[in-house]
Amino acid sequence: MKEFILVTIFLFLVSNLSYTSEKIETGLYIKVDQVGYHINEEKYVIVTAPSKNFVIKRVSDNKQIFSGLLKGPISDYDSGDKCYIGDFSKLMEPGEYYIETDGAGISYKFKIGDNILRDVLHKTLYSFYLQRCGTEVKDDNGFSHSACHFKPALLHPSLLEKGEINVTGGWHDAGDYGKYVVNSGISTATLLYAYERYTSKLKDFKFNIHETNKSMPDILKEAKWNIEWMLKMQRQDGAVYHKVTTERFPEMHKKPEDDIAQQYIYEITTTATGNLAAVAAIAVRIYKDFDSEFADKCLNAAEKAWRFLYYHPGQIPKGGFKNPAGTNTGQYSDGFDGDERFWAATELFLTTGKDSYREYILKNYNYWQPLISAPAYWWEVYVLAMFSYLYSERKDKDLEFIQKIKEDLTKHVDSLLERIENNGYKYILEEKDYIWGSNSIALNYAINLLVASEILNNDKTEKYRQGARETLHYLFGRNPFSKSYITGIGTNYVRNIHHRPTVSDNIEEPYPGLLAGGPNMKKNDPVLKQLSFDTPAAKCYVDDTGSYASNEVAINWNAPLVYVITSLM
Ligand code: G3I
Ligand code: 9MR
Ligand code: ZN
Repeated sequence: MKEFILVTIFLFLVSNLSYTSEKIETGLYIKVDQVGYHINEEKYVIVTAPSKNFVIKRVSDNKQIFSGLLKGPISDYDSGDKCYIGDFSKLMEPGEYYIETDGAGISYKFKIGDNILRDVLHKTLYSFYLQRCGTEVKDDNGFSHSACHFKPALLHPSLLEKGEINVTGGWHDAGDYGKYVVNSGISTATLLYAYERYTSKLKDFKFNIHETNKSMPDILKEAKWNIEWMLKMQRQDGAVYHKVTTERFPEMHKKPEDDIAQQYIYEITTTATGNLAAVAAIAVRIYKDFDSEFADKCLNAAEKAWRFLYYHPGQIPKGGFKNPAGTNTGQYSDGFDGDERFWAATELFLTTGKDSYREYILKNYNYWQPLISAPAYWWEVYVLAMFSYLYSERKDKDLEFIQKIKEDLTKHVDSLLERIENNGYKYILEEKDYIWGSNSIALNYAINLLVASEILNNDKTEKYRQGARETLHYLFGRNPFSKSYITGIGTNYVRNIHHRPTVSDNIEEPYPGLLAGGPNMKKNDPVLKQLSFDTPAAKCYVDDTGSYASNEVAINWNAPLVYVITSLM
């Protein structure tokens, strides 16, 4: 009898929960994508407290619309969680909902609909505008700064050359105010590829920037802003300087315009040179219809950079860039420039069709065995070259090379599907991937799946696409922390990002549309080091301003987010 009364009381309480009623544990154990799900896709909820059933209620009237069983649990190794999985793919009625279970409380709300990603795309693209350097930035919600870093930078005393150069413009790299060519390059290229492959979705997509060329799509205006800066980093002989930063990172409370310490330009590197050659070569194809003068300038820069590489076959500097004594800003140090050279040759071939580039590709592609087995990273860009080659409409492509890329891509993406299948959160990472910027590693894997879904033409097209969607579901809240890793997106999003403009303004909200780096089992900062030694990889994350190794933001992390959202929109 006592039990009966308790159960009755419990059922009464559960049935009276509503989304609006205050519930301390909202979302804690029931994990959903806080943005939402497309009508026709597979839809899963992950529950991490023992439960058997779940129900879905409509936010507007708390009416129960759907119910289902939870399967599992799966012991998820990377997070240490026991995950129960509920499938509500059959719920296809557009609307706003939340989920309740018999043992785990209620979830954050989410939508089902067809247009759920538009606002997210808007915010994530707009974040690039907010990262602009060398100009005033102004926004309707109060995020703003006056012109910053507009003084000429000095060539660093460690260089043989002396002098100063105007290198204003571009985007701040991350939570710091440095500008680093290799990272800028992969970010810009990722945006340009998104435009090249999803032109119809992006050409009229406005995200409100204040420029005069009305005929140029907004995303191209934004990318051009950064390419113009990259071109300023090129020397007369074609070589490209690695970075421009102050010698030390400014304090966290420094606004961009208050960071007035001298900025320095550091030595040229062959990684930066190859990187700029590739980006400028892509830009030629993309801008020729909008701004032919700019396209010509890019072609000239790309070929000049290539010529420098051609006459300097060894890596400069040997072993990759290292900060000189007295400098502690980002290094983007990369001990191998072969992939940057290969990327440059490939983009130059795809743009110009010249024999010398074709020969370079055919002579070198076999270096990578298999041709695709990893995502693109800022230090490893050959994957970008392979994909660009696949998508290109040139008639004179090498069929054997294409065949080989496709075979290796197939094996790679099939292994990714297996990972997703076996992961308690349907996440694409395995333990070794939880390093600095892990959230962006997942997105770059998702790009591999999307390429496969568009290029391979086999019976798994839809599976690959769904796999990519699972990455967004994870990043938007269906994860161990029930947290959206993108500022301003979802309900419970990260707030204390390592981002100087956010820390130094008087606005409570963080700058919007920015992806946090994510869990990092290497714990390379003092905040992460305080976590217990046995913290599982997927939980090595703290929403704390001091955790730069898990909670900083960066342009090369936001760019694949833009790409994946665009593709899935
Ligand atoms: O090089 C190895 C690679 O061979 C290996 O496969 C991989 C997996 O273990 O690790 C690689 O080393 C990592 C390295 O990035 C890549 O070369 C290190 O563990 C990792 O600590 C290092 O992190 C970088 C971090 O700077 C520290 O240098 C991040 O990728 C990079 O995104 C980050 O970038 C910073 C800039 O320096 C400054 N501005 C902010 C920006 C974002 O935090
Ligand atoms: O703010 C810096 C961030 O952009 C870098 O990614 C990170 C690693 O290089 O370093 C941050 O700066 C910290 C520095 O390394 C150590 N002293 C404290 C700085 C601010 O937290
Ligand atoms: Zn600036």
